[in-house]
Amino acid sequence: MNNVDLSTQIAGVALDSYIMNASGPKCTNLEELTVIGESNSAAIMTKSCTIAPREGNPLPRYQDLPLGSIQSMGLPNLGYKAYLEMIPALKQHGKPVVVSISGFSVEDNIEMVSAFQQSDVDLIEVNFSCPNIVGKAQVAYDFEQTEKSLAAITALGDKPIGIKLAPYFDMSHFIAMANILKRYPVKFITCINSIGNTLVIDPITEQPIIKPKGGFGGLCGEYIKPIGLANVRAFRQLLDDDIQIIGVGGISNGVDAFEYLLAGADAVQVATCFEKQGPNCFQRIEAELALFMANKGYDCLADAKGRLKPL
Ligand code: RRO
Repeated sequence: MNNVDLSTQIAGVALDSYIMNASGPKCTNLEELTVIGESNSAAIMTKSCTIAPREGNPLPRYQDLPLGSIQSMGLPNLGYKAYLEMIPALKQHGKPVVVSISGFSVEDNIEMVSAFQQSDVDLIEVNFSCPNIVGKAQVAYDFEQTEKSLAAITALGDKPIGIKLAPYFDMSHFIAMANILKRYPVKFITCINSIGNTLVIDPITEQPIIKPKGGFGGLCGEYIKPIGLANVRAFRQLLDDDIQIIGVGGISNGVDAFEYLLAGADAVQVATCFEKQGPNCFQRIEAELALFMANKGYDCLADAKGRLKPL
């Protein structure tokens, strides 16, 4: 290949490369997580879990779109205890294991974070931004609730905690969320979750294309890359360096990953592209990123990280 060093770290946890899977696609059971373990993904990231196992929303709940996908999965998962039990097997792949938790209440999140604090998991990503549960608002859009949850879950142990954020679209929201994050020992944020409650209509059938919530679902893939880049950039400018940022949203090639690097991401996650192309995407995107950076004369991620040039 070439000599560009793509190694990075999140909260002191070393990653061999810049690119890992995102919570969401194909990371719900041991078989799927083993495929990720055997791939070039820099870490093994689990599907968001809840206290009890869930079947998720009614089908069809996922549809490919030309530039991405729309989905309303509804948190199908095996329940957090199953992921706790899987950790020793997952650790055997010799790469960090990141668990995603998504409780329905502060109490749920306290129970799950406490349990994973006692485990061998490397990082805990707390999902404040699932858009697809009927009757449940996204915590990340409720700043009071966000603060209450952060106060509770960051006081439960020393393992690094990160927060999966919803996309924001207004400068006042970036500032409000950054000011809350600064008050707690949050080690990283993951930006962004899907754009919630979008609607795709099939004009032939005159119906929505997914079943749950009357067709409203999270928009993913290339459509959302400019929003992901803006969220990473805005938070990088507003937060101090002690909170790292994982970028996610529309990364399907090495140049996409490089754009997130310029915006300030310390690592990136791949969701829809992994869903559509399978586990070889991690190696391909890594090779493309290394080649693109080598052609620019860069040796490592730090040469370009956060260095978006003014126009
Ligand atoms: O399972 C889902 O429906 C889902 C989750 Br938990 C999330 O965080 N984001 C998303 O787009 N879908």
